[in-house]
Amino acid sequence: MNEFTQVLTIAGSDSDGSAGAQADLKTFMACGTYGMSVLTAAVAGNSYGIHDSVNMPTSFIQSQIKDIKDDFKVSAFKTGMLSDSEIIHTVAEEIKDKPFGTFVLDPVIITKHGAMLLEAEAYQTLIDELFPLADLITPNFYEAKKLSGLELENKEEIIKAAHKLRKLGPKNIMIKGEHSDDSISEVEDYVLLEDGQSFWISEPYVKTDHINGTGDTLSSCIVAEVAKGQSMEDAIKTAKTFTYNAIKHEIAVGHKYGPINHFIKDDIQ
Ligand code: PXL
Repeated sequence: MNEFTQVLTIAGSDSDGSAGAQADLKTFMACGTYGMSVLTAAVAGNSYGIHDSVNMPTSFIQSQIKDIKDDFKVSAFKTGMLSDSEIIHTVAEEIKDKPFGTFVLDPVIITKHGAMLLEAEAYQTLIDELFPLADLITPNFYEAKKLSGLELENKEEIIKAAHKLRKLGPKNIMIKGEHSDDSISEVEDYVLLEDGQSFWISEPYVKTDHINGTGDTLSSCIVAEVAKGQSMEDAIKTAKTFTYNAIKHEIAVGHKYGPINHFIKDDIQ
């Protein structure tokens, strides 16, 4: 029997399949891994936006995690939408003994179209309880501003923010570049590695409305590649290319802000 690399996402469900656990599972599959999902919440949404959401009871989150622990050998995992302090605390308690290998924390705070996926009071809980356990955090520009308290007006400030965030516990930091302005030509991310090395990584900016689930896809691809044996640095580079290609080769799904293209990997390898 083929032995598959097993990976896990602890995240919210997005009904339109573009983001959250659905994007994570599609990415895990595209990267040749067996994906599992522990749901923290579910949102009702489509390509126009998010219109409703519910959180899972923490006892149910614990039950899902227990069932995975009881049966599977997970090599790496990620967290996405965690909604509030109570859910963050529940997840932290379950993962503090490192049952699932390498931990990539995507600090999901707000969607591209302004829906809040994490309560403001919970930022500190995320920092206190999950940052010290994380092997990598992948904040976008907005999240990095919120979490570092810096304005990030230039490259020096982005570097400063990465060092500041690393002091809070995560081993590796990836601050994703800003892309709110159609005049930019490159999206440049900054990576600070555990051994102190750092680099900028960039891909051309693609002008498209189909970018839902971009951050989820990037962090999931890192999880899958690390689980398969790549170094953190190589996994980050593979994931950046995969995500860029998934944005570039857009698919016609939804009427407004559509998903990215998770089918792309076969075409680029
Ligand atoms: O892409 C961020 C994200 C994460 N998790 C869920 C989401 C979204 C964005 O829509 O719905 C559940």
